[in-house]
Amino acid sequence: MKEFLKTAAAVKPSQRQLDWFDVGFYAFIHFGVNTFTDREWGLGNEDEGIFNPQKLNCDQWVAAAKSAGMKGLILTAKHHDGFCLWPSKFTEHSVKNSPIKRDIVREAADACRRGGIKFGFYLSPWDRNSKYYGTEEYNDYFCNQLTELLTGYGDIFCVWFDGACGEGPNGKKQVYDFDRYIKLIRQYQPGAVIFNDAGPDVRWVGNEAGKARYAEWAVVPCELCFRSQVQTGPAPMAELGSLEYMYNTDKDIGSVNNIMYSKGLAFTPSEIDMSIRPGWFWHEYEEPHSLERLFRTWLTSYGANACLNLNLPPNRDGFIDERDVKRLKELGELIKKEFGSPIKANVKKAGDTPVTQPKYEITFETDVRDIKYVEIMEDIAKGQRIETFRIIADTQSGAQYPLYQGTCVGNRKICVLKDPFEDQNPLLRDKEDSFKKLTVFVTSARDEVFIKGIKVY
Ligand code: FUL
Repeated sequence: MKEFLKTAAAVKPSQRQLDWFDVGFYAFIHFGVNTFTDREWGLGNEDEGIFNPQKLNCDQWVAAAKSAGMKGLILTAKHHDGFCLWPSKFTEHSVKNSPIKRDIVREAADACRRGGIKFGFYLSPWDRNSKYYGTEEYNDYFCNQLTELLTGYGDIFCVWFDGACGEGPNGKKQVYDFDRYIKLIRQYQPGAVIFNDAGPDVRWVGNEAGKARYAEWAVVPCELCFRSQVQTGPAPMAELGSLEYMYNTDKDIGSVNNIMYSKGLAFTPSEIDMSIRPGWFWHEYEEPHSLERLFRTWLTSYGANACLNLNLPPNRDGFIDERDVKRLKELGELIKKEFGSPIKANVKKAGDTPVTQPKYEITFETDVRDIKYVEIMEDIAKGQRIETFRIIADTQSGAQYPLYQGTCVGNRKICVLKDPFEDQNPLLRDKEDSFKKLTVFVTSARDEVFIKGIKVY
């Protein structure tokens, strides 16, 4: 078992996954015929003439995303209705037959480049318009469209595949040729991560409510992400059980009680996708979620070893709604206020501790009486290792008390000691006494721990 834990600890991300973690927080843009019909799922028979966002200006999308601190944007180039936001050569059901006749994929990609953020696209395999859907020819059609998007719009950071799959005009469900799609993406955009239910690079977290798991492991059983690269042999209990039941919505995925039954492990972190409003597409009578909800979502996704893909739906003019723009700015300001300037601190690894139970001592250059967050980052390029940890405080008056107890860390764990919207942590005796030292004590790990950084706010 110990040997297997060490192998699990050595499962490593690809460079494209590390780059994606660096993007961290990005915008989803759901835009298309549904924006004009008030639907969430189009039927596929919409008239191209209804798509008419006369005032469209993608720089406004980018500015809104950046005001919240986002570093990328993913556009629905085609949703389930099959309408293409670029003038595809392979269908008439696109912007080329709409009154505005503009290539919105190009405009969005160019706006992202101008604004210094990354660009990616969503291409729905489910297509309710294509006459080929439900036949093998559809996979050719889909690959042709994918190739247009992969080759005509510069660098792509993420290709986002939706798992939805309906029946075609012949009453048959399409069999998607994901192996072929993945090969094309690797060929033309080797730096792009692929979001897909079963991997290879990024998996769905399992909910659209904005929450990572209590323990959100990036190293998961290959039974869950069978399109990801499997990096270990079978676990010691693999022959004695099966993980075939496992799905993204499970509460517990990468923990030892699961991985010990696995046939092999893969590095496939999760993305949290959520809309700023109840719907994915814009509807006049919907309102953005509260600042509190969005800030908490950011903490429980971006701050919990995952990335946050927050949807901002443009309205019929082609603008992100003013109410959403305001909320995004508030969110960006709150994140800056809470995380803009870390407390000046010295982090030192205590000598003579076991390699899987290191202690990191944090001392301060100034008189510190109030601590709201501790951010811990593992050097995941070497693998994800920490199982459990705790944070202990020592005060100038000689008191010692526990502040936080947590599970896995991974790329980034933000430990919330004082949520600005919540009753305060009773263990935090703020103002009365100042902190002499904080200790981040790793209480268990799969192998030697490598910390990339610890910051205190
Ligand atoms: C779902 C789709 O069916 C929704 O319309 C939306 O695009 C969401 C992000 O994924 O599966």
